Amino acid sequence: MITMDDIVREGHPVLREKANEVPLPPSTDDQNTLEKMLEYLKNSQDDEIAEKYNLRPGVGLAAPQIGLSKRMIAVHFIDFHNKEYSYGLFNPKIVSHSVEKTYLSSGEGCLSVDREVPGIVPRYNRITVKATDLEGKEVKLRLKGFASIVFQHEIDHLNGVMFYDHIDKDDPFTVPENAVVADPS
Ligand code: K2U
Ligand code: NI
Repeated sequence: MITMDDIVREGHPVLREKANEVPLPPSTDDQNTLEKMLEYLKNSQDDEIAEKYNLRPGVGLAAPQIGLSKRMIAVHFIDFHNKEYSYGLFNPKIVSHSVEKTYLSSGEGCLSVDREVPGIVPRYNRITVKATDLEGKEVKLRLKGFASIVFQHEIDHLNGVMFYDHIDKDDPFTVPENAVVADPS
């Protein structure tokens, strides 16, 4: 199983690389790795398992975060409208996005960042993602709000982008124009 010992931390060069496309159909090895990434998220959200193995809770994980420069992400969460998302995806691509932005009022964190980095992280409010799922099926996901934020955070990892790269350096708490807050007040 993946534990925090397997998660690389900021400063590791792999987090700043553009990850490589995964050849499809995926190898058994890549499929197993992606399944273990999804398992990490489920374990990290189980209080008993998370405590036993000292796992930081996560709703998303990208392969570069376990030292693999491959375009693979896992997500596992229920959004604020009670819609469940649980996917292992190969080669996810944002094919369209809204002009409108969104953000989490509490900012963002990252399993690869062992510090608080306060500030608003502007994201597209709506995105459409195309990818190949664990069963080898092509999927097209239309996402908004929190789900859109999670997928953008993870796809950023595939492009060597960290969440704090998006924070306004002059005024970290400035609310972006044309933006709606994603989390309920
Ligand atoms: O990629 C990662 O480091 C996992 C992040 C993804 C993430 C951070 C902020 C906002 C959306 C996604 C972890 O999930 S951080 C922990 C967390 C847990 C629940 C909700 C938000 C963030
Ligand atoms: Ni992250």
